[in-house]
Amino acid sequence: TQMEMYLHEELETLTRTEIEALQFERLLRTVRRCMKSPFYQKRFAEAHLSPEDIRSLDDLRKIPFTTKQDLRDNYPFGLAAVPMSEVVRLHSSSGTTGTPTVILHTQKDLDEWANAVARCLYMVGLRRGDVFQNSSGYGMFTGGLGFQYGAERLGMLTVPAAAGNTKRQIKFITDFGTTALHAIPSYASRIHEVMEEMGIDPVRDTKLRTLVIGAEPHSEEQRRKIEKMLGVKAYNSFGMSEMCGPGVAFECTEQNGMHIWEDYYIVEIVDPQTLEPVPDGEVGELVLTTINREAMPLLRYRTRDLTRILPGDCPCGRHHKRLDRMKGRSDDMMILKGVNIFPIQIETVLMQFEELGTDYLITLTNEEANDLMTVEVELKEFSDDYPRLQALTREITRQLKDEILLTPVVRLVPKGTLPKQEGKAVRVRDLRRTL
Ligand code: ADP
Ligand code: K
Ligand code: ZN
Repeated sequence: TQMEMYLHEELETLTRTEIEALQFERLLRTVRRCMKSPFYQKRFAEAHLSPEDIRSLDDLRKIPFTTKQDLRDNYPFGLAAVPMSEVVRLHSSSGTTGTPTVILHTQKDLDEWANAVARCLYMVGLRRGDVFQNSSGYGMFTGGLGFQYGAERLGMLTVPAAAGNTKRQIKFITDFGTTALHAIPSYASRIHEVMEEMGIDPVRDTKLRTLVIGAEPHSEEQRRKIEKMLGVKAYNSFGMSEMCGPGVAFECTEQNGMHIWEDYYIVEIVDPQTLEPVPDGEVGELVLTTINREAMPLLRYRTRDLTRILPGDCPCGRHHKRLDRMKGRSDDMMILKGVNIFPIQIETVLMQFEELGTDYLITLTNEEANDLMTVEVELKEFSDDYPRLQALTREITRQLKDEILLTPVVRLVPKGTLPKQEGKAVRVRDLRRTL
């Protein structure tokens, strides 16, 4: 019945008109709240804009964009829209490039975040009685506490296994009867690899049935491989620390795109060059406005993620728009001999080959002003059938050339030889020197 399908039935099944009415109401409240943040006060003044100028949902477009650089420039508390005494938690991004960024939360923000994550997990069939294991890093990284609170809110037994130590991770899965696991896609493959080494058959020896995968771009083909390897259903999960963390967009059981919760966010897709909106179905940069957050609302935040809205309705009865898989970030794009290439295009080709595992590494070099791409990919099983391997290499090269319009050097390497990361997989090494 309906009651069993939706955790927040009323909000999940809003019609488009109802969604837009709710969004307008929440947008107004958010904009008024923003006037308490020194940053937005200044932004609005510079744009000669006042909250009264927002008279419809379309008027959102009058508001200037907010960027990651704005968060850096106003580090740490310049975007706070509540007195700091009301802030109960902060999360900070890894900050590998310069100043880190900070996101602030009131208690209500944390509650609403947990509700969003609980809604996502319920949507894919998880219930009280399930055992949910989280292999995210805890601490500042939002995938840890974000999933922890969401899964607890649903009433699941939640195992904060955290990142690393794969053998211990697997021992938890078998000892605690873990039924659902959250892992980044590259780590899910790693778990399978170590299970094999330990002689553990995921279907026979574990109760794992559901996998939540996200945090890094991956292809449909990689998802299918992971599902097959571990004998699970795997659902794509999208989030980012600026938007709280996990719980922004999530696949339903139809597995046909990720519903973005429009009672929390207003979604726009814009052309990253002109910043003009693109029609549904066309790829552009994802821009999000938080409309259900107190401590640190963000208006028209440029995520730098490239994706599109999937047109049409989902059979699950939710009208919240669906995002396609992330195509990558505008800053992941490689430019070789003037051709724009995303790592995900290469992955999509590789994953179609039964003989290949899920680990690969793209290396870019240049010789005499000539860009060269080398693609190393692990074989699923050991083989010394050289004629067969040569034919396979040729076929992969041919298909890659069709996809990216230039010819890479393809190298098949034995399983386990490519470097493994503790965190997100590193797929591209750019060793090009300026000549
Ligand atoms: P960091 O920027 O340090 O990775 P976050 O954890 O906030 O910190 O990362 C958010 C980013 O991760 C997103 O902007 C997006 O690029 C990527 N991401 C998150 N979920 C997915 C997903 N399901 N598919 C592809 N990319 C994702
Ligand atoms: K991420
Ligand atoms: Zn759906």
